[in-house]
Amino acid sequence: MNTRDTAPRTLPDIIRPYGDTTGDGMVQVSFTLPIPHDKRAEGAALQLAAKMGLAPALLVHAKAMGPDFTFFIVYGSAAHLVDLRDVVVTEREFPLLSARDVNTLIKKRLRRQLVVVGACIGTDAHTVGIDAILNIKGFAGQKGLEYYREIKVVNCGAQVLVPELVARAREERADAVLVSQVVTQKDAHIRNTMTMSAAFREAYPAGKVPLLVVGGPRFEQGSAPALGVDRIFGKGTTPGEVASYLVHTMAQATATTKEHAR
Ligand code: B12
Repeated sequence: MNTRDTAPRTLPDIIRPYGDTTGDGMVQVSFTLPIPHDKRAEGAALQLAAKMGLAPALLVHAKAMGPDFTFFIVYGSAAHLVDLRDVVVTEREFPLLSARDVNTLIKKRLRRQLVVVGACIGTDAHTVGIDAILNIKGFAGQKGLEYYREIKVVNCGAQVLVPELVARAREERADAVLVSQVVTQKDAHIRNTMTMSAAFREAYPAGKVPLLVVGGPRFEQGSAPALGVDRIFGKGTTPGEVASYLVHTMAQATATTKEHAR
């Protein structure tokens, strides 16, 4: 057996990026400046790199993006260090379950199907993400929620208006509402999510609001409470994670209700 492959590696606390030689600090960044491509634009890109702590920095690519913008790639040595002791890792707060276990738990706890209403709201037409979670064909080798016998999926599609989503959720007696937001221009994902969560709070009595779940590649971790939702899912989310989260939360809610009833 090759012990080099299996022996645990002790990591240092302080690390630097690596390009050509260990510890050289080399990183590559790309950005666009709102000026035409000329020598001054290239100087501006290097000035920005220096202010970002990249020294020395090389301009490895500059390309005009139309008459008024220039795209740059800069390769340089970052002056900053990373302290691994300060890295905060958010662990998943629920166990990953198989589709079979998810179905069994729903059947046992709810004694009916769990109803999920999903949509892409606002002007956002990026349905691939929500479809990856909901549609039977799924994502990353996992079947979507439609595959789960004990989950009823109502996929409302793209560009759904918030009042329409609220009405559909009420009509279907949704246990959970799954919303996708991919476009983040001008913080549209934040504004749309806050509008959506406020509308649900207004339309339902306190304590009766369905579980509100949003997903998309650019939500900030830990921002769910500020957005008024129960959970955020990011890049690379799999349907199995979402199903596991839904039953975990449902189990917690039914346990609390039973506790109150005693
Ligand atoms: C495909 C695509 C399109 C297709 C969409 C087709 C469709 N039916 O969805 C078309 C061509 C229509 C399109 C149009 C536009 N697009 Co577009 N598009 C993309 C692209 C290339 C891929 C997106 C995608 O499908 N990803 C794959 C899925 C599986 O990943 P995902 O969405 O992140 O979903 C995962 C997770 O985030 C999470 N998730 C997502 N939603 C949800 C919801 C829940 C409830 C849960 C639990 C999880 C979850 O789970 C998913 C699986 O892991 C991206 C660039 C990129 N590489 O990401 C640009 C991109 C998203 N588009 C962009 C833009 C700007 C546009 C347009 C405005 C372009 C234009 N000027 O017309 C229009 C807007 C149209 C509109 N009204 O929304 C920008 C957005 C920039 C920004 N910061 O907002 C991007 C990032 C491209 C770029 N770099 O500029 N686009």
